[in-house]
Amino acid sequence: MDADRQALKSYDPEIFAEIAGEEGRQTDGVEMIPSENYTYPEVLAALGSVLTNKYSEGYPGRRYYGGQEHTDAVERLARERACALFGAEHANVQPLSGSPMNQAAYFAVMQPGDTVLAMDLSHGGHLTHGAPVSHMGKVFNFVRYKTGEGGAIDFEQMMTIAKQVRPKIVLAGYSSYPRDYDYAGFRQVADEVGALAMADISHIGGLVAAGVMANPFDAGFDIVTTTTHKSLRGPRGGMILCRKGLAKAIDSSVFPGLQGGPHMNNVAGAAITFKKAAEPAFRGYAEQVLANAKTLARTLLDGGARLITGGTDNHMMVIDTVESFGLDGRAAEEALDRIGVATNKQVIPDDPRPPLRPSGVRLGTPACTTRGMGEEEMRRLGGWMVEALRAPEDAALAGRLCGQVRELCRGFAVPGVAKG
Ligand code: DSN
Repeated sequence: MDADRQALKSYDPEIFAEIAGEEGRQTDGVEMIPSENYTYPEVLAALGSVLTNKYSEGYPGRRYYGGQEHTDAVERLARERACALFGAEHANVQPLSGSPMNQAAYFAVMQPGDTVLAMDLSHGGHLTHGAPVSHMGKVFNFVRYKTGEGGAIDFEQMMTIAKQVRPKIVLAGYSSYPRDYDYAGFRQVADEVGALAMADISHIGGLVAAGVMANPFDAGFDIVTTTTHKSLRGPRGGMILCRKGLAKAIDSSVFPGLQGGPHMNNVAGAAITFKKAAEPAFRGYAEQVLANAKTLARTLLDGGARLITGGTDNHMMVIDTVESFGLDGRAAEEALDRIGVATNKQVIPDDPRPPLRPSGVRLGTPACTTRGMGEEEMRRLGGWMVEALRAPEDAALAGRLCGQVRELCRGFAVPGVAKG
C-alpha cells in the first residue's frame, strides 16, 4: 500500500473502509450504467494532485489571483487538445459538470423566457434539457420534439413546430436514446428559423472523439457540450465547444456568470483524457464499445427482451421490462443488482408510469469495455441477465448467477483500483 493510502487508513478508517468497499463493489460486479466508466490511473493521479489547492478565477493570462504559471499551462493544454479532438474553434473546459455546462451555454445565448426546441424527456432528453423540475425548465421555455417509429426524428414535424415557436436554440442531445442523430436535419431546421444549433453529446463524447459516431461540428453546429467522464473516460466535469464568434459569450457565461474558481485538478485530468482519446488505441476502444453494445442487444432480443427502437447504434440500450418480463423498471434494476449487474431504471417513450417506477431499464457498455470485456462476455452476461429477469423471485438462481458474474469479473481488472 502506498504511503498516502496508508496515512488515510490510519487517520480516517471509516472513510478508508468505504473507499475500499467501493473498490470491491466496482471490481466484483459489472457496471452497465451507460453514463459510468473507469477513468485512467493517470487521471486519478492528477485529481489527487496539489492543483486542487489553487484558485484560478478567470482564464489563462487573465486571472484574478497570482501564481498561475502552471495552471495557465494546464488550461491552455486542455483547451488546445479539446479543440483538436473535436474539430472545434473554441473550448471552455471549466464547467464543473454537465448541468452547469448546459446552464452556462443557455445563458450565453438566451434571455429568460426564450424558447428551446428539445427532445421530449421520456423519449431520451436530459433533465437539463428542460425538465419542469429543473431550474432551466423554469427559466426558459422548452418545447418538445419526439422520436417516431424506430427512433428516427420526424424533421418535417420538427420544422412545423419550429416555425410556430421560433426557438433561439434547436437542441440535439439525449441521455437515453440508443441511436445516432442526423445532425444536418437539425441544422436545417435551425437555419430555417434563425436559431442556433446546439448538441449535448455528453453520453457519446468519447465515441464522437474517436470518430465512430457523427460529429455535430461536421454539420455546422454552433455549440457542442459534453461531460468528460462518460464514454470519454475522463474525470467528472463538463466542457463547452463552440465556434469562435461565440467564444466570448460562452466564457463570460461560465465565469463570472455562473461559476467561481475552476477545479484545476479536474482540468488537468481532462487534458490527460483528451491526449489519451487522440491515440489510435482509443479508436479501438470506441469500436469495441459499439460492437459490445450490438452483441448485448442481440443477446437480449434473442432472450425475449423488447428494446426501445429495436436495438442500438451507440453504446446503450433501453429494455421495456414491463412488456418483456412483466417487471417495472425498479424491480428489474433490483433483480439485476442481485446478480451483480448495475443498470438504472428508466422511463420509456410516453411512459405511463412515474420516474421512480418506470417501464424500463437503461444499460450500456463503456465501463465493461474499459475492463477489457468483449463480445463473448456480452453474450454470457446478456444470457444471465435474461435468466434473472425471467425469475426475479428465485433467490437460489440469483445466488448462482451472482457467483458466475463475480467469477467472470475476476478476469478483468478495474483500472485504478489499488491493491491492499
Ligand atoms: N447522470 C447522467 C446519466 O446517467 O445520463 C446524466 O445526468
